[in-house]
This record gives sequence, structure tokens and C-alpha cells, in this order.
Amino acid sequence: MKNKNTNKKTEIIDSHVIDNSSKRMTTNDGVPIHDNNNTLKAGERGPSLLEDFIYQDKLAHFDRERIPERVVHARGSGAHGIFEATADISKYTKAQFLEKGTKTPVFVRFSTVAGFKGSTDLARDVRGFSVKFYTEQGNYDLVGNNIPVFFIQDAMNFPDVVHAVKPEPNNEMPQAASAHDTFWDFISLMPEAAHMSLWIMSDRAIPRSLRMMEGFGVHTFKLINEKGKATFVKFHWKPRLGVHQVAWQEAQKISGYDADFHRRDLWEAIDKGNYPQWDLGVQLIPEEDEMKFSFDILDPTKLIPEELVPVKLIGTMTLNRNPENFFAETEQVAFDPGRLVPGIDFSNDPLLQGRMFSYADTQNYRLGGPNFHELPINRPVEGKFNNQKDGIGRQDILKGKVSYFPNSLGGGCPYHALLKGEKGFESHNEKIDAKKIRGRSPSFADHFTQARLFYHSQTTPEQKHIISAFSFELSKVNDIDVRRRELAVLYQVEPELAIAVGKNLGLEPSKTLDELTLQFARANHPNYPIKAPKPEIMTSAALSMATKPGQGTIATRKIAFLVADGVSKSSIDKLRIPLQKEGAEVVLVSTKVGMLSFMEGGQEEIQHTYLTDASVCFDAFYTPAGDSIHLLAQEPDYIQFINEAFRHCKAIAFAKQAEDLLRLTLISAKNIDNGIVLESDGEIKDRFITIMKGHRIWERENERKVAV
Ligand code: HDD
Repeated sequence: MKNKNTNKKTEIIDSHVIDNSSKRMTTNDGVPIHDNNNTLKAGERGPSLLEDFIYQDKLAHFDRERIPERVVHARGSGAHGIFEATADISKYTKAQFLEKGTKTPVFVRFSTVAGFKGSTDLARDVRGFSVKFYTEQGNYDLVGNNIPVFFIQDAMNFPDVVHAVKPEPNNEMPQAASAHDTFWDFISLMPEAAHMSLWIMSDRAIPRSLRMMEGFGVHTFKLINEKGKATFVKFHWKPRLGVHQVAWQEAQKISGYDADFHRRDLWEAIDKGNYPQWDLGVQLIPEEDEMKFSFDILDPTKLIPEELVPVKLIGTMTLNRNPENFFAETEQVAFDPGRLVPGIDFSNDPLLQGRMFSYADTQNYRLGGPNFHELPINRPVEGKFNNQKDGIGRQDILKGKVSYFPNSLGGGCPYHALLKGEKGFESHNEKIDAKKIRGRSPSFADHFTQARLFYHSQTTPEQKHIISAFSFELSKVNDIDVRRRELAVLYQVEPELAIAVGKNLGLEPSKTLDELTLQFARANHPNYPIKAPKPEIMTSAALSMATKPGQGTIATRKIAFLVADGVSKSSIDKLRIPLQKEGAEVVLVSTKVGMLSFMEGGQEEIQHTYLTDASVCFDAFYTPAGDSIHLLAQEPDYIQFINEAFRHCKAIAFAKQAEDLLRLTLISAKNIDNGIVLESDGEIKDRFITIMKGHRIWERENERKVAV
């Protein structure tokens, strides 16, 4: 589908789009090219000639096609959209784009952190959730993640955590994976990482879709109102499609079948007009309440439980347009949490403070110089006016002879707001009276209470997945001391968790932290371990994916109808029509591409087959009636589809006539459950939809020792 959704920002993009159709080929200088197949040679069998500027023009550009990939978050997918502010929060902020009713163009980039640019989408990893708001008062970037806390408290440790998780320097292995020695060596020595390591070992780290994950600004920021008063704020993105995951075994298989699974899903959804939406929420904390909690709100390894400060929804973001060109837009977009618009300010979170340097610095390197703001994707919608000039790749043509301030020759322009009694960005007038110190606040020293809160807030299946994930990762660690050290950390979070993981490693967890871990912790907090303050709450429903609101929809979920020639069209439509009414996507999977013949006569085109597609890429399954069932009985990949669906706790429906096929699968009378929806028990439709809304049939896991 052609990009039809336009806004002030996409108009800028569109003005740079080149359309080659019906154009004659030229060199970069616009010279028409006569022959693009042959180099210029001295004779038919002779050497090539240096004067072949057409060849040189082509190759010199090709030789420079690659730019450095992002040092982290290299793998990403982007989309354009619109943010609409829906609530009046003028009491708290003067930010123009947050004024109720204001619509602001956005560009969003989702990413994985550790893998290279070409790595799988399905890595167990944090997902980046970066939003560039092209506001009337300049660009504002909310550069967050799908996990509300971070591994480390101080930006000084950022290169270290990244080096630890990236492939090991001697052999460049493993790709896009944290299951290796260096990562767990680092994590086990940094007790502050305990909280985030639980999140990353939870299902949050393997989303079903980029459209089905939450986003968080992570740090505490400040909103500033007209009077200059500050209110602390945490930002949340709440997906309208609920928060869903894939199973780890599925993730590994999907990586083989379709390493672009998330990228494709986002692209196709937008292309089909299924525009994903998120509500923007804020947790507002009056300045006076800064020290009110049992944790420090400036510590990025802590979240503010929604039970303590509810999330107020203030706007909605809709992604409604795919990029025209991946490189020009998704690759060249330059995010920077260190640049603000009036109405928003930083807090003193030491991780956030450190980020202010890193992003602009990395863009200068990655995008080759200081003019990356002029790339179409990065240009502010109302333009930029200052005396900065020249530099590599400069595109703007500054008029006149004045490029300094103050000036009289240019009429004093561009003027700064103050001179004309207008308003520009003003930093919050915070009073600071302190001694310089290279160290950490004692209020940052409790590393386990919130990790425990997170673990205790999970449902039983979710806890099982966490145990499985730690067991998987630590089994891949070769150094036994690292395994032991991490188990000791887990014991501090929750003894049961450590014991369960330890069983899978054949180790008994130590009840006390390893000496080396203590030594590092004491370097930051000399009296470590401290007595942790009493937490306000012991569990928080908002931390579990299973109990999230908005889970009750099956819109855009993919349901495989398993067919072959001779299938009954009426049996298909009996379920296809009601599922489509719910917004779900029905995909016919057959034995071959081309035309599928129906039992009743007539045909339909098939794009998906047992050869090209895999069970793990779908959410639910239905085998309709018809003569097709004889063919399916002889199709091992069909049986594999059903067995995998069963293994991964998904809903599977059978038309009455197809129920016989069950005999060939792992599903027996003994293990049949309410996720196996049989027509012989009555109308399928309602039961199937209800089961799908629950996402998975978790009871199936109870039968197994190790979770999916
Ligand atoms: Fe970062 C990229 C998110 C801490 C340094 N970061 C980057 C991206 C996201 C985040 C989503 C990808 C942006 C894009 O799509 O282009 N980073 C976070 C979050 C953090 C965080 C949520 C903590 C709460 N980051 C962080 C620290 C530093 C950096 C402490 C350095 C001091 N991050 C970078 C970077 C990157 C980056 C090296 C790599 C590519 C880029 O900036 O543009 O500068």
C-alpha cells in the first residue's frame, strides 16, 4: 500500500524522495549513461581504462555504502506516526506538544540491544523504544526501553555492561545473546543489576510483537509548568493490543524460520492498515515527595510501583506509515535523550546525566559529522536558525554574510528569545549547593527489594519461565565460579528461585554473596550490605504480563487454518468470518502455493505452505473439515504444526470431521484440555476466541518439569 498518511514531518521526507520510474539513468552529476553493463576497455579483450568515470562514479559510491552501525541497538525497525495529546496537564507542564488536542508527528524506532545490525529479532534482550516527537518547538526524543529499569546506576559503567553482553572479544561469539561467561561474570559482580536481570530473564525479553510491548522512559524526568514549578515524572507507553510474549523455545525456532519476524510483523501490520497504538502514561510525583519512598526515585534500577503512583494516560500514539527507505530513515534517525523542549527537564539520575554526552557524540561519529540534524529524518518541522555553519555534508545554504551573534548587519538575527521578551528553553532553576564527589548515594544501596517485588508479582507460569531462562543462560556459562556467584545473587532475591535454578545446574546456592561481589559492592557503599528499608508493597499486579489490562483482544493475532486441496470452504468460513470480525488475521497454510481447490468447487490463492511457514509463527490453529484431511494425515509437517502448537500451549481447534487426525499427534485423551477445541463438543467459535484471549493454555506447562 502506498504511504497515504501525511503530516508536517512526512511532507519534509516526501520532498526528498527520489522516484526513478520512467527516468533515464545518469551519473551522480546527472550525465546520461549510455551503457551500464560494460566497463570501458582498450579493445574487446584489453584492460579497463582509468578514464571510465562512469564506472568510478558507481564503484566509489558503492565502496562507501556502509556506515558504522550503532554501538548498541544496532538492529532496529522504524515507523512514522502521530501523537495526540488527550488530557489537560497544563498544571504540570508548559510543553506545547502535551497540550490537549495537539497532534505531533513522530518517528519511532524499536531495537534489540546486543546483536549486530543483521541479527535475529528474537534474541532474549531488552527492546529499545525510541520516540522522536517533531514538535512545533523542536524535536523531543523519549529514548526508552520495554523494561522500566536499567542494569546499572551510573553511566560510568555503561561501556562495561555493553562489553560484557556483546560477543566476547577473542572469538566474537555469541551473537545477540547474553548466555555467555562475560555477561554473567559482570552481572554477578554488580548486585545493582539484579532487578533488571530478572526482567531480562522474564518473558518481557521475548515479545510476541513490537506492537505488543510496553515502553518506559526508565529515568525520572521533570515536567516544568509556566511558573517554572517542577513535577517529577515517569513515562509509560501502554500498547492497545496487550502485552504478549513468545516462548523461549519458539523464539529460537522463529530465529531460524524468520529472523525478521518482528520487523516483518510491524511492517505488514502498518501496510495492511492495522495501525498499532500506544497510550502515553505519566506517573507524577510532586517535588516535595522526592524522598517519600523506600527507594530513591533518581536510581534507574528502581521503578515506582503503579499501586503507589497510578499511571495517568495523557495521549495516544498511532503508527500509520512505513518508511519509504530503511537506510535514509530508520538507519539515519538520530535519537538523543540529552536534548529537550520547553516544559520538560532532566532529573539528577546519574545514568541519565551520563547519556547527555553519549548520544550526540555517537551521532557525530556514526553519521559522519555535525550536520546530521539536516538529514530529512532528523530535521525539525519548524526549521533551525542559528549561526552554526559549514562542516561535512552541510546542506542548508546560509544566506548573507552574517554568521555570528550579536550582530547589527543581520538585523540582530537570528535573535534569541530573551531579547524580544519571548520564551525559549529555560533550564529548571534547581538550587544545587554541593561538594564534588565521585561516588554514590547511600540511598542507592538496596539492590534486591525490587527484584523480589518483581519475582513475587509474577504468576506461576511466569516464574517458571524465569527459572528456565536463568537455567538456560547459566548452563551456557562455562565458568563454574560465575554460575555459583550468580546463584548467590539470586538467593538474595528469593531463595526458592536460586534453589530451583541451582537444581538445573547441579549446584546448591550459597546463602551469602560471594566475596568478590561484596568487594565491588563495598567500593560504592562502604557499609554494604545495608539493612533494606521496608518496602511499601510486596507484590504489584502491573508487573505481571499475565494480568495486564488490554489483554482481552485477539485483534491482528495470526491464526493458521491448516488445509489441503479438497478442504471444505463452508467449514473454513464458519470460523474465518467470526475471527476476522474480531480483527484476527486468518492465514491458510497448505501443501503448496498456487490455487487451493475447495470440496464444494471453486478456488482460492495460497501464499503459505507447510514448507515455508512454521507452527511457531502463529498464535492459534484450526483444521477445517473436507477431503483435505486424508492429505493432511500423510503430511508430517502438518502433524508437526499441531504438536508444536500443543507444546507451546496454544489454542487448537478441529472441525468434527478432522478430529480423527488427533490420533496422529501427541494430543491424547489423557492430555486433552480446554485449549483443544472440538466441534463435536458444540459450536467452536466462542470457545476458541475466549481461549485465544487468554493467550496460552498455561495449565499444559504444569505437566512438564521445564517450562516452554
Ligand atoms: Fe542508550 C542507543 C535506550 C542508557 C548510550 N539507547 C540507545 C537506543 C535506545 C537506548 C532505545 C537506540 C536509539 C535508536 O533507536 O537509535 N539507553 C537507553 C536506555 C538507557 C540507556 C533506556 C537507560 C535507561 N545509553 C545509555 C547510557 C549510555 C547510552 C547510560 C551511555 C552513557 N545508547 C547510547 C549510545 C547509543 C544508544 C551509545 C547507541 C546508538 C545511539 O546511541 O544512537 O549513545
